[in-house]
Amino acid sequence: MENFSEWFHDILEKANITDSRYPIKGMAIWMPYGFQIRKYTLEVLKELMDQECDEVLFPMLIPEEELAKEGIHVKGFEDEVYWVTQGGQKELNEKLALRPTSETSMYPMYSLWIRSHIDLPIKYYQIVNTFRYETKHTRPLIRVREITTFKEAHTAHATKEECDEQVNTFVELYKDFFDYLGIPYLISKRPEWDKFPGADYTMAFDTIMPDGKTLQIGTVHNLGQTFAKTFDITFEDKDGEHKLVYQSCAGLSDRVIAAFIAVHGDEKGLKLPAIAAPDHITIIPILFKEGKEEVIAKCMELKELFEDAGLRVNIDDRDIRPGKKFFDWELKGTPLKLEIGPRDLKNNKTIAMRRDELEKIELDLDDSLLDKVLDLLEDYDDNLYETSWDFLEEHVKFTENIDEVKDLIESGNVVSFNWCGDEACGKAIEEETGYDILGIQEEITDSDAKCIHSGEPAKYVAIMAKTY
Ligand code: PR8
Repeated sequence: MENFSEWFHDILEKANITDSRYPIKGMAIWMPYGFQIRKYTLEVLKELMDQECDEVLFPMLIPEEELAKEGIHVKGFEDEVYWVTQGGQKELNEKLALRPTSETSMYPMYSLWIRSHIDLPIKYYQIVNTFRYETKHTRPLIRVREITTFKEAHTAHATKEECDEQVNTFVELYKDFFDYLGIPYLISKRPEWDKFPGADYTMAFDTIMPDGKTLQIGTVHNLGQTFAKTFDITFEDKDGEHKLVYQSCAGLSDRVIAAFIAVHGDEKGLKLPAIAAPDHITIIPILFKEGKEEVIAKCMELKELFEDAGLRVNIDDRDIRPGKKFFDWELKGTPLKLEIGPRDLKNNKTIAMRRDELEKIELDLDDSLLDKVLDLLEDYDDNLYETSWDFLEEHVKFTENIDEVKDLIESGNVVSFNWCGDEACGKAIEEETGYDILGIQEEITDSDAKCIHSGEPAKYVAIMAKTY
């Protein structure tokens, strides 16, 4: 696609995903088709999260006093908070923040709930709207001011080891989530100057968008004991000693939906991963005066057959040209289309078409049909997954020459290079190239490797990109 940004805005509107004309910047409406995609995407995440955490729901407002307690955290968010200052005509005694994230809403309660080691670990998550007065350019789903489906998990543990382990568990869980959706990712530990405000360290997932810019699609933070100290979250251990808990948190937003729209889509429109698609199959009856009833009856029969196998099926019986229907479902990214007309019925055939390949496949209308359809859907998903991973892998380029970094990024790549890990050096690299270090991907054990900038022994492989 020539101009990704334009394509993206266009597709959201044409496929009935969101409408951004709401008169507040950074806040949009989820339209019916988009809402369904959102619903099925959420189901995937909930299924994974429910195995790990219990779901809760906290209030949306945070008293100023609590928000202000954790100094580093509040500093990170101070320019992004929306405030409620009045109730009706009356000025409130205390300003209330619309949560930008919920650490300072949840942790004062954790402090009340946690008394002894038997209360630990606590692992809660919630799916809520959060608000951030983003100062960077807003874009639907990608950077919004009302994050409409913020999935945030917050844990507390008795030991550092358990907390570190929890961070790894969230990373694995997020990998599974992105794998289901066929979204490829780079995982890196964010540099010190770009970690979550109040975290010991941040592990981030980035995907590469079609224009070569990266999008942060999820983050897992090891909070250490920072918030435990601030909110006095302590427990009595087995020996009667009072100790601070260790904490982690992890978050995702609707950016994930933007990511799979972007990485799989093409000029014709969406290609939805089956798991998030409102319909797995759209059946298009080709109707003439003659044989109309038989064709419709067959469509209904097939719908039932597929639905019994757990598939979501739609019969498009609108009174419009079949060509227009094909166009619509290609735009909306239904994984599989089936076409049945009177002639097909006579020959006991149906014509299938996968959204990725758009080639006609003749299928027999017999006992083999269901298995063939299931195979086509599986191959379709595998193809989305593999194609998008190939794209990502082709667009990560290693270099030992700092003069190459800029060109490589400008031509749509993420660059990886050896780095000494020194903060001043990292900032100098950012300054020199004009791009952001996303983070470090791995530690270097080969002692010969040299930092791309300082020439000192390299400790890490770092990645750098143009970011959203
Ligand atoms: C936390 N606290 O908040 P995080 N629009 C769309 N998506 C966004 C936006 C935005 N304005 N801002 C962030 N995201 C931690 C973890 C509770 C949960 C997405 O972490 O600030 C990004 O994909 O890193 C980000 O990785 C994720 O939300 C979590 O936000």
